[in-house]
Amino acid sequence: MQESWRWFGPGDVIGLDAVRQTGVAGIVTALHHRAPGEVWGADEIAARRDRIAAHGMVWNVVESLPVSEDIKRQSGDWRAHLRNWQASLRALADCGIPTVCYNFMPVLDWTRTDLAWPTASTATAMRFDWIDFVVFDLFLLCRPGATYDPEVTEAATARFAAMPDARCKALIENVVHGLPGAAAEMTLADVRDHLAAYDQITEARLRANMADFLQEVAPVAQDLGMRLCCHPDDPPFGLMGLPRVMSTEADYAGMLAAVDLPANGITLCSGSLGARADNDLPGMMRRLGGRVHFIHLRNVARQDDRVPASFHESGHLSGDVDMVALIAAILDEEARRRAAGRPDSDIPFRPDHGLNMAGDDTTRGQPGYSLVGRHVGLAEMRGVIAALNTYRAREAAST
Ligand code: DNO
Repeated sequence: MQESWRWFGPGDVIGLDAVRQTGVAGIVTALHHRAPGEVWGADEIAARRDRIAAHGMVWNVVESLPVSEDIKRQSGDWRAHLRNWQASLRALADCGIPTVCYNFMPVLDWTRTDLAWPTASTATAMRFDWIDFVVFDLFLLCRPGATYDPEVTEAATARFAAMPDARCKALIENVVHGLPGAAAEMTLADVRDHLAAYDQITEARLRANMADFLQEVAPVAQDLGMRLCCHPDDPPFGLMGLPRVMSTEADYAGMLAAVDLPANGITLCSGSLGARADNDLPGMMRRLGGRVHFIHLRNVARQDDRVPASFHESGHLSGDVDMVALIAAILDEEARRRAAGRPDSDIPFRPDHGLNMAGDDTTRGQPGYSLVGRHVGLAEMRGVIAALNTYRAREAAST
């Protein structure tokens, strides 16, 4: 498993000198200042790659090459954006960067209601509270046509009645915080405009548009010897009436079948998918592992087994995802790849979000991307990997 670290580029408050001291080999980054739909130039990519190399690490994964809303909706400039996406792939291939993560979530990327929720230890975590989210939708965004089950509406109405203005304001900021690394944050009016633009986009339509997108880009990636990997919806269920199509194992199986090329693959994000009790992460790794090109290791504690459920991001080993079983399944997949002579047997992974603790700066850094908290997560994953590898080597030697 190739240890990697997400770095948000030259503006990241956690610089490459600090990242290097974590001991990771790979850097996961993007040209965050380029807007979705724009083409990435080879010169700029090479400069970024060389800057990382000068710190003794390798730019191994792009996260993300953004897919524009026009491509997702097949509206406006989508054909030009598609050509630009293909051109960016060629430029990345020229610069030797093999793996490209993207997502197909409409409007909002990841969504949380709290960015600094205090846990028992006083370290803070990100949290998604379903009732708070419904308060946002019904009473702050005031989305026309929003409906929920009566008991959910009742709980949200009661919560909103007791909600102080400061919390309402914070809730709006947290939900529309925008993409990590994005230049501009959205306003409520922007969200309403985006939602209106998705009015006619059903789940079936979004799925079909995604298949069309993959038909255009996966063969290009395949020819270039690259690997594309789709990040799941976070959280993995529909929000604000928007369709979401990458939330379950069945979604992934369908997407892989839609364009059956090795280059068309998966970002297995254990924290995003783990927010649904019906997603079996180790099982998904065993069944779909051959097409998993990138892994995010993170854990969540769910409030209950319903979908949607409230959850918070927990320590990497302490949530509801069986992290040891998942890592065992990843190591098995790597062994299978080595036996088959595949060149990609060392799958890149990164500790995804971490808690904010021990001086981590929650105000200036990207929410979730703490230095100490992520490093603790990485260290825990290293321990699991080392223990499993040592134990297995001993078992093999004794038989
Ligand atoms: C959140 C991240 C996501 C992810 C994108 C990938 O912290 O996991 O924003 O980078 O969805 O396209």
